[in-house]
Amino acid sequence: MKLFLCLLLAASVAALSIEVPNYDGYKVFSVAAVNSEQFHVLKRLHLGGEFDFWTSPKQNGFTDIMATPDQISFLQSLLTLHGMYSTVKVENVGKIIQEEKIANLKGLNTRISFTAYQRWSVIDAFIDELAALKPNLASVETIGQTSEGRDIKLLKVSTGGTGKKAIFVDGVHHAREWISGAVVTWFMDQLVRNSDQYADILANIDFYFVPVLNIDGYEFSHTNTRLWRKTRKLNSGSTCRGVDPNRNYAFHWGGEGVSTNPCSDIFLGERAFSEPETKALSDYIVNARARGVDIRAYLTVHSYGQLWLCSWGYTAGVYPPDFPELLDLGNRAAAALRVPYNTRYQVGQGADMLYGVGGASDDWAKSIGIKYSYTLELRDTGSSGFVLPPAQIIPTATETWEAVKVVADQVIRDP
Ligand code: 0X9
Ligand code: ZN
Repeated sequence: MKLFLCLLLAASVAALSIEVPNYDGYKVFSVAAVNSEQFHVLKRLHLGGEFDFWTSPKQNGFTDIMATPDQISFLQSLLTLHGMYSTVKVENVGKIIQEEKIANLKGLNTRISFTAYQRWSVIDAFIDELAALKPNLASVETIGQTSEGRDIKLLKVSTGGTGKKAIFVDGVHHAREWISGAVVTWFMDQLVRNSDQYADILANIDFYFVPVLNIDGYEFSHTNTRLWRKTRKLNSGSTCRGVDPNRNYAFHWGGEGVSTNPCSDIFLGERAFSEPETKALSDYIVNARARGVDIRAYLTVHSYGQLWLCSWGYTAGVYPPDFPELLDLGNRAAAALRVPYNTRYQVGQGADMLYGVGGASDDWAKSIGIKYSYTLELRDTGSSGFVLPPAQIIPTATETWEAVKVVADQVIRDP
């Protein structure tokens, strides 16, 4: 009996340490691949699924790879063997997560504040609060449920009228990208609270915000695994949970940069829109358009890298016919974003800038006819990566809002 209890305890401690890693001694290496052999070494390592790639393998560029203390010497030998240059970008991931936790506790409240990353219950209540504050301007809709049964909330901001153009903005496709949810929530707050200041924009444009799409993953990244990326549904025939929601859309689904391994962080799912979260978002957009909502821009907010990504992102070197216009608006948006804090973004086609991704939401939105479809990869460029200190929420939101206003101006000016 005693032995049994000991084994049980050991097993649950092991399970707990898998589910609740503290990341102590984990490092993030920035690795350069300067030829195709080196690039393929990284690709193989990525597909192997043992390492958490903070960014996907990039040829002629840097890839950020996290290593557990047990993996560090293996990774270093592999890099030496293939003559690959690397630097340590994050010395101790556990330390920055701990610092984030402490900073977050200080800024945390039962009411919203933008000095901390909030739990879903607080964001959820805040969406309702904004609608209650200005019921003639803001309204809440539930667009569906996550696999764990949470309501996916959308806030529509509209001064009414018919035949208006619209902009759709979402955050937290990827659970660990907390800054994306905080920034989209800040946008809603800004627009609703200061609606008088935005009378010209609101006279012409309706806004639709889904600040947290992958709520289950977001909550799991708060309660258990800080660096969780995917959704949380149990994959059939596997003990692993979750699909990469940004591999699950019905455009080039199953293309580049995906994995068919249900345990992989870039698992594409059983079929396009197999996940209730991506199904809810895409159904909402499709139905809104069928009702006559004229969505002209789709901004899907992610982190990190300081990138403004245009379609097509499914493969390098392929562009939609209006690509010059998309690039031009992206450049003007990035220029406006730079003004407040001199934060520099790179603008370009998604796969040229990063890597090809099949089944991503930006391309899907573009493919159904939403002209200005972009993925925004917010701050930073990797010194904190996904664990961006909460003190950067307000500056990041403020600068990004400058870019959103440029998009809105363009949408207004278009015929
Ligand atoms: O890989 C992704 O899904 C995005 N990067 S992230 O680090 N936030 O995971 C980039 C997607 C860009 N879009 C396309 N390439 N279509
Ligand atoms: Zn992302």
